[in-house]
Formats: sequence, C-alpha cells, structure tokens
Amino acid sequence: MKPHHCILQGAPLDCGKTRRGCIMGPDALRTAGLAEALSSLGHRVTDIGNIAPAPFTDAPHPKLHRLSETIAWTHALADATETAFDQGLPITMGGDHALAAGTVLGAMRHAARQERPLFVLWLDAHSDFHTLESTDSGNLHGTPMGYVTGRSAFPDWPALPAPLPYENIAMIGLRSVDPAEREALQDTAITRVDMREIDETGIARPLGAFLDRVTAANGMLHVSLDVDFLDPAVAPAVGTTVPGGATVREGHLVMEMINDSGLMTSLDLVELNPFMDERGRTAELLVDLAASAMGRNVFDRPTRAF
Ligand code: B3U
Ligand code: MN
Ligand code: MN
Repeated sequence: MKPHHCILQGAPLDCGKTRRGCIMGPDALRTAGLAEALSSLGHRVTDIGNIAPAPFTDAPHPKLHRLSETIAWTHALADATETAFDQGLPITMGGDHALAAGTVLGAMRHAARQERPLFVLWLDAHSDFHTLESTDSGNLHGTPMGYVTGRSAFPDWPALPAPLPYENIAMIGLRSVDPAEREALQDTAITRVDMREIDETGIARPLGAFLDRVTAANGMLHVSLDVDFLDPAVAPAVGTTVPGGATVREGHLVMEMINDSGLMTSLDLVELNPFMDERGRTAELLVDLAASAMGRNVFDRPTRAF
C-alpha cells in the first residue's frame, strides 16, 4: 500500500439543514481516533484543525435556510481543499453535506490544474441534486450535486472552473430521491445505483464498473460518504434516518475496493450528528470505514474477484 500524507480538515458546518449537531462532527471523529487509525496504517497524518467560513452577513432568505452562511463556507472550503491537495490527500471531517459544494469545487480546481478529469463517488441515501429553485425543504445540504454539475445558476456562489460532467458521477445507496430530483436525474448520464440494484446484483458490480471507468480515464476520485448511506440501525448518528441502507459489510467492501483501486484522491465524511449517536458507535464506524479506504484489511487481494 502506498503511504499517503492525509490532511485532516474539520468542517463544522451545520447550516445545510435545520436540525443541529453536525457542528460537533469533526471533534467526534477526532475523539473516535481518526488520525491514530490512519497513522497506524503507515500514513503520515496532519490535522490542520477546523476551517472557518469566509466573512458573511446574515441575510435571511424567504426560502433557503442560512444561504449566505453556506455560500461563505463554500468559498472557504473550496480554497482550503485546493490548498490541501498541495500537501497530500484531503480528508474533510464534517459537518453536513452542504460542505461538499466546497470540497468538490476544491477538487475540481485541483484536477483542472493537473489536467486530469475528476470523478465523484456519492455514497448517500439521497441524490442531493436539487437546484435553489427545486428544493422543497430549503435545506442546502440537498443541493451540492446540483451546484457542482452547474445544472442551474447559483448566484453569488463561487464560479465553477467547468461543470462536473454527469458521466463522471456515481451515486450509490439511493433510496430517498425527491420527485424533482428523480425527473432531473433521468435526463443525465449520472450512474445511479439504488438499494434495489444493490440487493439484486450486490454492491461490488456497479462500483467495480465505475472504478474501471475512472482508471481508464486516469481520473482523480473524490469520495463523499454521507452517514445515511449506511443503515440507521448501524449508524444512528444522523438527522435524516432512511431505513434500508447499506450494511457494515457493504460499507467496508466499498471502502476496500476503493483502496484496492488506488484511485481515491480526496474524501468527505459528512452528516455525522454526535448529538444523536449511541456511545460514539457511528463515529467509530466512520473511522473504521475511512481506515478500510486507506488500506486496512484482513488480507491483501492481488486481483479483483468478480
Ligand atoms: N431531498 C430532501 C431530503 C434530504 C436531502 N439530503 C438529506 N435529506 N440529508 C431535501 O431536503 O432536499
Ligand atoms: Mn447527502
Ligand atoms: Mn443523505
């Protein structure tokens, strides 16, 4: 396994929805031993502390919850993530999923500078594909994929170097997609893997096909792991619990395959709400999954078995 320099950055962003608690996410991941788990695998680890949003003035919006704060975070996180790539592999400790607008944008800027395509693996019960117009809830954690794909205008948000192509995105774990998202997704080349497909074929097949495409394109791979990708029975520390999610074993398999591929260049761990956790078990599971993505396994597998 190739040792990496992991750059841990805390993003205690809690403005992407109304239920509070993700502000404590970075410290819960620290307490659960994320840095120690990664260094025990032979990686160099630097925790750069928490990022702060760019200065903003609170200007309540009739529909969108804490819009100006989310924009301010997006600016700061895009800059911080882009900078972190110069040191190593950015691992962003969330914070709710609105943070991915910033981290994916930072990865897009870095990939553009490297003249390599960026791919995004979105592990989530939700597609988070809303525009500012289509969201019913007004919760901006439901919009980062709508933003980075440039499918509609996000006035005052940082400009995209170029929209993220739909072909470069795989969403795996889907089981809560709003009607407007469903309709919009149907016209795109985004790879959409719902729980039914996972039940029918197993999770390895669609994931393997996507990773093969990233390899063929010499792509960079941003992985965004939303706690609600996992079943709430094993990962209760999340505001939006959607039953029927991935098992612990499916979670580890995804992460092990990502490690085997050698493709991952950045990682988000998002939506952890420690206020809702049970004795830290969700935080600990996220640490274990991150460790699997960074090389922890029982045995090495020289070739893929499917
Ligand atoms: N699609 C809904 C629900 C939702 C999205 N992401 C989460 N929940 N975690 C919305 O509010 O946009
Ligand atoms: Mn999400
Ligand atoms: Mn989700």
